[in-house]
Amino acid sequence: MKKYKKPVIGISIDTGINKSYSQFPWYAVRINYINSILNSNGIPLMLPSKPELANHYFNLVDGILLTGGDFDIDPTIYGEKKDKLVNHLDKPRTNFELKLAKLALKKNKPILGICGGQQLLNVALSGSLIQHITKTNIKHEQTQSRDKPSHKVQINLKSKLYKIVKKKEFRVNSAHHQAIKKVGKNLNVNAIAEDGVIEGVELNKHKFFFGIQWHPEFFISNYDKKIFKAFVKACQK
Ligand SMILES: [Mn+2]
Repeated sequence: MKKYKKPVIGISIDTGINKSYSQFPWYAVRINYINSILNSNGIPLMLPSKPELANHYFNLVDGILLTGGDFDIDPTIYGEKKDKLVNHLDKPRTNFELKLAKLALKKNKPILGICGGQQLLNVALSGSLIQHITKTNIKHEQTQSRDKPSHKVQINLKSKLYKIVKKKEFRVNSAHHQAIKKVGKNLNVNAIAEDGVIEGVELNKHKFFFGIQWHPEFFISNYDKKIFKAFVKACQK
């Protein structure tokens, strides 16, 4: 039997200035992102937001995980004026992630974008975003703890995602105030909420190019686990 090396997964991280941790700026990421990779048989590697090192980091890893964060993508990147409800920006991180996404696209290297990460993948493919979700009866910023499910998602039966989860509908958590508006070039919508908000996208002609709007790293269901398993497996050489 062929022996496989565990794939190394590069993970984008948050930049913080909140002084609860240090008087000076810091980087951080929730441990459940790290553990989701570990539990799926990958090696997590945190990547500082340094756009000038994107190429270097990209070549060090077998796959990329773009995590969500408490910031928004600058709307001028997708050709819109900034709404007053847009959260603060993290320009170095957005530039870094855009470079990683474009490299992953070009080199057919697996990439999974979660929450803001899905939005980033959409923008990298010339899509746009709803800057602040309003007209809907679903709370996409759920009030209960994020390790609890809230709204349902419906899975497109013709998608790669359906082949992974093998389930038409299930409940997920939700912690986003933005969503995909114009779908990026060649992306297929693979999951939607009952109000029509896009909850997942994927690229057909790619080893693994997925955006997920909810937070599967909380492993709320087996479907969440399957998404991570499929991602890490795709990163295996
Ligand atoms: Mn949602």
